[in-house]
Parts: sequence; structure tokens; C-alpha cells
Amino acid sequence: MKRVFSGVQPTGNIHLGNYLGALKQFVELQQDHECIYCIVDEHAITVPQDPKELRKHILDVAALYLAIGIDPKKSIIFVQSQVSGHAELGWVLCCNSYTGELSRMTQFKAKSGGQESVGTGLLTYPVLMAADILLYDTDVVPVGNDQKQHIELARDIAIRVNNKYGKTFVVPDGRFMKAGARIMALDDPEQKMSKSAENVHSRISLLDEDSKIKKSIMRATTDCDGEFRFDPVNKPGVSNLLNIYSALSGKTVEEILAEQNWRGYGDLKKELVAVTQEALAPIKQNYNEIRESDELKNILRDGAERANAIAQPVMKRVRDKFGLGLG
Ligand code: ATP
Ligand code: LTN
Repeated sequence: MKRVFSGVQPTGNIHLGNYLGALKQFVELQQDHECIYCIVDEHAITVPQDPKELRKHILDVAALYLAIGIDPKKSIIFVQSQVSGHAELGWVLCCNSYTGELSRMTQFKAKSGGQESVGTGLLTYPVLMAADILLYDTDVVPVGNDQKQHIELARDIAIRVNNKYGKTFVVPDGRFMKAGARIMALDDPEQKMSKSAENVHSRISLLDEDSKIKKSIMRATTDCDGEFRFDPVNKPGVSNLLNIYSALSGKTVEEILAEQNWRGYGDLKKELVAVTQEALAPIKQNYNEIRESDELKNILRDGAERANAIAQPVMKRVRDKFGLGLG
């Protein structure tokens, strides 16, 4: 069985982009893969976090993992900082990566742009991500399109170390959804839907009330030619709505367009409101039951133990290859 690893940051507001780009794949992959799903709290602190909020968000993401259908009997769910190998391997990989390649990462450029002093963690963040992946001999990494460059870097570092020290790491592959890989902001379809955007109507969070879902979709930016066409370059707003519709319903955009009898964008939006509310209702219901249960922390503790059991032999292999410690 191939091994899958992915991670989500516990930074609040898990939205439709996170779900359709990454989380939905997590559930599907469980059927025929050995899956490890991490809550990457060490990534979250690359920017300042309120400690109380961070702890809360860790459990929020854990509850969401379970609510969307990740089964802790089949898959490992755990918190990154509970397995020390992530930080340890992160350092070893830092010593095998270059500031040049890290400063070329588009996410780093976007997050550091305009700042006088930039945190080192923002620069080395993709190296920690590479460590997350390589620590488990991962074959497949399901993520959204925005992570493509980081996956490439993880592959480059793995190949570099293998060439220098002999076969040490499995070289992983990214896995991207057809319809959901890049969900755009509802208010500005040129930007990706993001947790941190100021306008709450730019995104739909998985736990949004029905009334909020309706408001955000009904006021989504479209265009004024009135045509129903999938054309992300010239009609990014309408195309984004069609994309979300397709990813949530499982129908292709062609099927949706062939079946529709909308009179205007308002009709498309109304239909999408219903589809979204229906898709999120069971997740919300599951979430509310799970979030307060005592079981949640036990699942994470058990997950960390199982993750550590896989990580330790890989760390031993790394120490042996590099000549670290006493052997
Ligand atoms: P955000 O940009 O929303 O703040 P993030 O990418 O910084 O989120 P994560 O929570 O770690 O942080 O992302 C979890 C997963 O969601 C990743 O695989 C990422 O690629 C994916 N993802 C994030 N935004 C989108 C989007 N707009 N469309 C598709 N996938 C996305
Ligand atoms: N960098 C990712 C989150 C992340 C991740 C990972 C994804 C951290 N470590 C390992 C896949 C595999 C993000 O910001 N979305």
C-alpha cells in the first residue's frame, strides 16, 4: 500500500478551498492507502499566534478531520509538535538546502514582500514541510495547487540527499484535484480563497451558518456579459462558481452547463447556495458532536504514538547516513 502524508495549519477558518483542494482527497485516499494526516502547529508559528487560540485551533482542525470522514482506525491523525522528528529532520534538511532556492518560493515572496525584517521561519518553512513529508517515507502528498512549488522543493532535497549520502529518502509525488485544486476568493476571483483575507465574504468556512453561505455566494463577484461559460481567464468569477459547483456535486462543468436553465447569474448562485448548504450540513453536524468529546485528545495521542513509530526508524537511517551521534 502506498503511503500518503498531508498537513493542515491550525490557523482557523478552514474553508471551501482547503476542503475541495486538499481535505476531500484525504477521505478518498483512505480506502486504498496508508494515510497520515498532520495538524502542522510548528508551521503555524512562522507568523505570530496567540497561544490560547493556537491550542483551540489544533482541536478544531482535529474535529474537522473526523467530521469530514477521516477514520482514526484507518488513518493516523496527530499534531506535528508531538513528534520530535519533524523539527529534528527539519534542521538536517536546512543544512542541505540553499537560501537562493528558498527565497525564490512564491509564497515566501508574497508573505515577506514589503517587510523590513523577515522571520527566518518564513524562509525555512518549506524545508520543515519537506521534513514532514520525508520523515514518513511518503509516496503521495495530496494538496492544493498553491503547494506545488513546495512539493517540488521536497523532491529536490530528497534527490540531493540521496545523491550525496546514498538512498535515504523516498521521493514523493504531489496529488492535485481536477476541480478543486485552486478555489478563488468570492469577492476577488483573481486571488485564491484564503483563511486570512479580511473580508469574511471572500470565503466560505466549513462551519458557516446557512445564512452566511447564502450571503457570501449571492454577493460573489461575477461579470456583466451574462453568458454561462467556463473561462477562468476572461470570466474568473463565474468560472470559480462553476468550479465550486462541480467539485461539490461531483458533476463535470460540462454536465452542469448542459443541464442548466438559468435566466441569469442569480439563478446559478441560488443553485450553488443549495448545493453548498447540503454538502456542509453533515460536516457541521458531525463537528459539533465531536469537538466537545473527550475522545479527541486520545485520538491525537494515539496518532502521535503511531506516527512516531514510523518516524523513528527513518530518523535512525538519517543519523546513520550523516554520521550523527554515536551509532
Ligand atoms: P490559506 O491560504 O487559506 O490561509 P494555507 O494554504 O495557508 O491556507 P493550510 O490550512 O495548511 O494553509 O492549507 C491546507 C490545504 O489547503 C493545503 O493543501 C493547501 O494547498 C490547500 N488550499 C489552501 N487554499 C486553497 C484554495 N484556495 N484552493 C485549493 N486548495 C487550497
Ligand atoms: N505548507 C502547507 C501545509 C503543510 C503540508 C505539510 C502539506 C505543512 N506540512 C506536509 C502537505 C504535506 C500549507 O501551507 N498549506
